[in-house]
Amino acid sequence: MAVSDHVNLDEFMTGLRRRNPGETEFHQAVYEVAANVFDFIADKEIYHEMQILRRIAEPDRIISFRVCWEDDNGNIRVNRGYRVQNNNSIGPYKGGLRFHPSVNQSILKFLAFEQTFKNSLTGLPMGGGKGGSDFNPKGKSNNEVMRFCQSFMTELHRHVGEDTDVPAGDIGVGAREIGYLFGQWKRLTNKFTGTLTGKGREYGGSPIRTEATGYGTVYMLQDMLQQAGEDLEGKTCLVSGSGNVATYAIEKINHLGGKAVTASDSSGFVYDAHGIDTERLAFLMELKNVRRGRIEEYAKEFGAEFYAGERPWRVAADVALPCATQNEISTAEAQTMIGNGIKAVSEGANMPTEQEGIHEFTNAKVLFAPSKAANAGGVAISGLEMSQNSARITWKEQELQDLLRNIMGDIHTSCVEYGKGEDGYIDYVKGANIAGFIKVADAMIAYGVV
Ligand code: NDP
Ligand code: 2IT
Repeated sequence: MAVSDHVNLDEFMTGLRRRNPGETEFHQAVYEVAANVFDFIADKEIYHEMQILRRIAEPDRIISFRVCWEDDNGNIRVNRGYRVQNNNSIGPYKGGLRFHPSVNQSILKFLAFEQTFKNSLTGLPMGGGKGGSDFNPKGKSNNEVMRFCQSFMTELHRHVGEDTDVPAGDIGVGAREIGYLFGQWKRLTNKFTGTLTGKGREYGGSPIRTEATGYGTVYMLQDMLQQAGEDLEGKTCLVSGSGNVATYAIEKINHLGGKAVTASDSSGFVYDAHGIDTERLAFLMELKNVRRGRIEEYAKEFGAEFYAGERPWRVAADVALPCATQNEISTAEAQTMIGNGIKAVSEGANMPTEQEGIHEFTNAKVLFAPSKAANAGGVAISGLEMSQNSARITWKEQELQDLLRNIMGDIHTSCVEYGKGEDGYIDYVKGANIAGFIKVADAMIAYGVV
């Protein structure tokens, strides 16, 4: 066999940047994985010979399409839709859809790349994909959202299916949007299968899919603390975001005796020294998920503090759960958090910490669970929604609660296996990257050059 050229990390990244100009989020996500994987495969010739990392960082395909729809005033509107199918070596492409004005190809490529490793970590047979649109659901009527979703699915349906690619929710795509998308998929194909997950319980949705990402992120935090001989009881927690992931993370923090003191949206953050307890959380969920209002209203309702245009990270606390969006913890904010004595960070959002910020946390020996491990609970329950749909059965809620807890525990164990250093500090970033990589890489080797 020919001995391949061994490019080093710098050469690999130079090539990646050249082939994907301007896609900074994608570069960032690949670098984070490549930095660990290059070390791991240094003495493993087969991964070099088969160009595994080079191939995982080149999506299998990217579908991009025009989405035309009519607003309530009869104007024709045009958005761009995408599906990035990154890798299906270990199962059908799987990953969410994001509707947000910031969506572009770089963001969806980073998310699809991350999803490939995350899905591998769950232990379930799912490949990695992601999609979405620059459509902004804010301020749109239900009918406008419905017409957009129908138009979006009219193209997307050619590319997805229960054994091909199974989308779900992400930012801006929740129960309402999944309902409209699945309704149109069913109408176009005349089939009823598990082609989308996160569906309503009445039509094939799984128990606890809604809660799973937030709960799982807190389970990862709990396991990291336990490994270090601590627990969540009495700990103050910084949470960002106030959507699906953030609100169910707060619910689980409350179950486990912690105290969430912040939440945020794109307008700013609230600091509530009393803690976002059950009653206040119910208000927050109704405000953000039902009325789709702004978070300042929470501060007014409960006499909490509101900081317009700011993020929660300068508030002193024991642990932090970033649950809004990418790059929402800057390097400077990471330094502030370390200075304030933060003990652990569990990433509910995808890639919420800047590259250098992650190094700050790990150099300071803060317990740091990266998103591909910490927020994998959502897609794990999506995987089990697919299983239930294939078997045409719905499992009991308690079974799924137990499965989620076990899957998060197994992910923690995998991170410890590959991330434990000689001094006993667990580098969860390294652990997650290597554990996620191996399974996909070995499957790709089995297939030969395809
Ligand atoms: P939602 O749409 O339910 O909520 C998003 C929240 O983040 C809102 O509070 C929103 O504020 C805020 N937000 C979004 N974009 C920005 C921004 N650019 N700046 C500041 N705040 C912002 O989304 P989810 O809770 O589902 O997703 C949150 C994160 O979790 C994302 O990174 C997503 O990829 C990740 N994730 C989600 C999973 C899921 O199952 N839903 C699974 C795994 C990861 P506003 O209301 O003002 O827009
Ligand atoms: O980032 C993610 O893991 C998600 N948005 C959930 C994906 C899914 O298929 O449930």
